[in-house]
Amino acid sequence: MSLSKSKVYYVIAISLGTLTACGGGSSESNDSGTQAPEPDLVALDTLPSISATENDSETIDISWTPDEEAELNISQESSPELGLTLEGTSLTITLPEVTNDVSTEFTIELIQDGETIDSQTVSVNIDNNPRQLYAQGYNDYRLAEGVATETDSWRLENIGIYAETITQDGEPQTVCYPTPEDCRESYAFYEGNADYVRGDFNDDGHTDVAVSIVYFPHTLPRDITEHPARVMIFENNGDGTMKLNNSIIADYENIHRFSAYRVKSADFNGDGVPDIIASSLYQVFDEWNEERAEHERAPELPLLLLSNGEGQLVDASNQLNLDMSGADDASAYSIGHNMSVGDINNDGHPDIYTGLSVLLNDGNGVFTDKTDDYFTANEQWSQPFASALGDMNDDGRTDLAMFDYRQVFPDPVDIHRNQLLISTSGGASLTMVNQPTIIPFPEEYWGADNSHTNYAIMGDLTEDCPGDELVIAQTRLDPYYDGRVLRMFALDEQENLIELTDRLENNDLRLGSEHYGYVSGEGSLHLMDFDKDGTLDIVDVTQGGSRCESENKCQQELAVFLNQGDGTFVYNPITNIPSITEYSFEGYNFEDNDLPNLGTSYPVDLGHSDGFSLLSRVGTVNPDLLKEGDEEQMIWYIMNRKQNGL
Ligand SMILES: [Ca+2]
Ligand SMILES: [Ca+2]
Ligand SMILES: [Ca+2]
Ligand SMILES: [Ca+2]
Repeated sequence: MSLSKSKVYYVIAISLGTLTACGGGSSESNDSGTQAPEPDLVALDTLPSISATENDSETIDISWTPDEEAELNISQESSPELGLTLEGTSLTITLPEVTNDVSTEFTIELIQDGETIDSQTVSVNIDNNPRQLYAQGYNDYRLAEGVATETDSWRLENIGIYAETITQDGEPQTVCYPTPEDCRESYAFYEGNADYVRGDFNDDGHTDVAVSIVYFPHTLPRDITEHPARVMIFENNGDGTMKLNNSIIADYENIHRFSAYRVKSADFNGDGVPDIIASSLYQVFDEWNEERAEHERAPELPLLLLSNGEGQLVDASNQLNLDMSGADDASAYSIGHNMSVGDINNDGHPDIYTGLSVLLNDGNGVFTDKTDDYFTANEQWSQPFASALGDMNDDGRTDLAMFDYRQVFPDPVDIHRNQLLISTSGGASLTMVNQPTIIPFPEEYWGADNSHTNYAIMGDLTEDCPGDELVIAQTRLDPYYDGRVLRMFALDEQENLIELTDRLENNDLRLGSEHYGYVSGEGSLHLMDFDKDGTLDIVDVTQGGSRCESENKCQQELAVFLNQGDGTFVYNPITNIPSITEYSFEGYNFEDNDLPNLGTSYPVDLGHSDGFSLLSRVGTVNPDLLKEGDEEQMIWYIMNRKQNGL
């Protein structure tokens, strides 16, 4: 054995393997010739036990007497697993997340000449921090004692990441919707979520989400300064967490819309950073609600937010150059129930279809209204509720599906309610002069007189059909917006329209209250690899506040049709979740809420290998019980996937 004390070697062994760290000695001296003590006298100095809160780190210095060359071996047998990092003789212990106070321990061995000459076991007491559930600074509604906050797979986090209080303080108003005959006294408009998109909006390498907030019924007048419909951005922190960060939108406080609604993303200005377009509804006037109109709102510009190269989005709505001359002008922009994005004229730049207007992009995010050139022009068909752009005949040129359009002029010729326009030529294939093929869709699920097609999307979902497939969501008019059925279509090799709806399994669970309980017909469709198995899944986010009375009638506001890899998709309600409802809060915890209910939830990729996590929200009051003076808080939270059993 050397007499030198200039080098000390350490070995850390933890349950996952052995790490070796080389570091300087614990002694500041470099002298030699010190007399060697007897080996059996070398011993670790006593270390105290450690007590700290989850996620905290503690650093301790390991020393032994007398101070001479030795190696350290650090190991852990018990769980939960600690983070153990040794630098020199300084050991940093990082505590994991826990949900109860728990204790664990690790062992330090002192080794000379390959032999353990001393060892010590250090106990670690990990204190649960219940506030870990709650977002920083959120002190309002707390979950009641006993409400489950995690399961084997999911964990509630960041409750109150955003919260909005709505006070029903107006005079009761007569709301007639959806028809002048459907009137009731109501205090309520309620806050809803209309749509969302994913994208790295601040260009930091992590995918964020933008959501659009809307107030229903959209026919009701309100103070839009107090309750502005808006687009909000939840930033992905890159470490499995999110935060609300509306400062990604420049001049955020001054951007108001009566009803921002559908929202889409594409890189309109060609700088490699995703941009956002949101449609805008407005307060619809008719004879039956005009007398109650407090603030007449004309049609509003859709909201165009373009990246500025500095991690922000800037309002560039004026660059849409959209005709806003008013609802009386048939060619002007009006109601914005629909919004589609795609390369309509096949020049490589993403364009916008508002449902009436075709806005062509010059590649820099400056648009020209070319509606009159297209088959979407008012003289043909107008104001579809839903549309989708994609390439269904696989010729490399964009096709357009449009649904629930209205006929504006008195004598339409060959008008179909739902139709697909297929590219037949090069260039601007969908212009009238280029004569795209027009294919009508089969009758709506609940019949032409009792159905709305609420949303449509295209994507490459099957291998056995050419080009993109189309998925649409249809709902009832009576009972209004009760039930939601997805249907899938494709073109075969001969460009015949074929229906593939039988590939969507368990569609029947969502047919509405006559079947398995009320299902909201309002929502948006998204394609993503939700379970990260390498195939695109179909995700349907609805927002109606489904009642959940029993497990087999529990249809959630999020429906994921998982791609089975064989061209079929299966929907099953998400189970094993820590469900929270309006009955989960302290003081309101008087009803059973063990049912696996799930409010409006947006899938977000927070880096978990098992799949997407959820950005969700819950209201504090059953909307049916709201009356004048009541406050309702909409509370946003993260339902995170769990990793490593924690
Ligand atoms: Ca980001
Ligand atoms: Ca951009
Ligand atoms: Ca284009
Ligand atoms: Ca095509």
